[in-house]
Amino acid sequence: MEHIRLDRKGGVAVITIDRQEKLNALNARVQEEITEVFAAISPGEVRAAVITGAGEKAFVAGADVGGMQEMNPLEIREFGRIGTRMMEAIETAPVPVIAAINGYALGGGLELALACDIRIAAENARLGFPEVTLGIMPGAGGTQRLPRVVGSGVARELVFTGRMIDASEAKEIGLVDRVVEEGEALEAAKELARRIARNAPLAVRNAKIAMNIARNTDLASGIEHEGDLFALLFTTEDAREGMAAFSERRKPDFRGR
Ligand code: CO8
Repeated sequence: MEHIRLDRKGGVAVITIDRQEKLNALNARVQEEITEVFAAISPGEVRAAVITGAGEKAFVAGADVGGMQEMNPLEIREFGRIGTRMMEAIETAPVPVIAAINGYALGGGLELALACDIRIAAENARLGFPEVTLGIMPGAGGTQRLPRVVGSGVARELVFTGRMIDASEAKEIGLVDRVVEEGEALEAAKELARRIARNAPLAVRNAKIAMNIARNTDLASGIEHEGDLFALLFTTEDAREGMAAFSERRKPDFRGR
C-alpha cells in the first residue's frame, strides 16, 4: 500500500489515509487501496474500524483536482466508478466504520465520511462540497447521501453554495455525530470502536445491515428484513452466551459465532 496505513489492535482496525503533501486528496490509487483494505476486513478478527487522515490539517481535502484536470469524460466516469466502489466497500463493510474527521473534509472527502456509519469531528474540522465553485458537482454519492443525512433543504444549500461549515454547525445539522477538541478525533473514534468491539459481532453486523436497508426501502419491507435478521441471531452461539451471561449475572464472552 502506498497511501494507506492499517493498524490493528484488539478488534479495532485504524485505517489512515496518508498523502499529507496533498492534504490526503483522493487519486485513483488511494481509493483503490481503501477499497482493498475494506474488502479484506475479516469480521472474525476486526469488530470495528476507524478511518482518518494523516496529520492534523486534513481528513481528506477532496478528490485530486490536479489529476481530474487531466482526464477526459470517459476517464472521469471511470474515476467516479472507482470512488463509488470505495464508498460501497465502506458502507457495506461487515463492521461499523467511524470517520475521525481531523481537519478538512471536502468534496470526495466528505462523501467518504458520509459513507461511514458514524462521524466524529475535531473542533478545527471544516466540511463542505466546494465542487460547484470548480465548475463540477459531487460525483461519488454526495448528492444522494447528504440529503439522507441532513435533509433536502440543508443539503441543497450546502451543495449549491459550496460553503464550508465548521464542526459545530456540522453537529447542529446532524452531519457529524460528535465534536471533540482539536487533536482528539482519532482517540474518541478509537474509544467508541473499542466499546462497539466488546459487543457480539454478528449482532452488531446484522444491526448495521438492517439500518442500511432502512435507508433504501419502505418501512414495511425494512421491518420484515429486520425480523429476519433478528431471528437469524438466535442461531448463533453468541446469542445463547449473551442471554445466559445475563441470567447468570456474569460478563459475556463473545466469539463471533
Ligand atoms: N486535490 C489536489 N491537491 C490538493 C487538494 C485536492 N483536492 N486539496 C489540497 N491540495 C494540495 C494543494 O494543491 C497543495 O499542494 P502544493 O503544495 O503541491 O501546491 C497542498 O495540498 C496544500 O494545500 P493548500 O496550500 O491549498 O493549503 P491551504 O491551507 O492554503 O488550503 C484548502 C486548504 C482550503 C483545503 C485548499 O487546499 C483547498 O481548497 N483544496 C481543494 C478543496 C476542494 O475543492 N475539494 C473538492 C475537490 S472536487 C471533488 O472532491 C469531487 C469529488 C468527485 C468524486 C470523486 C471520487 C471520490
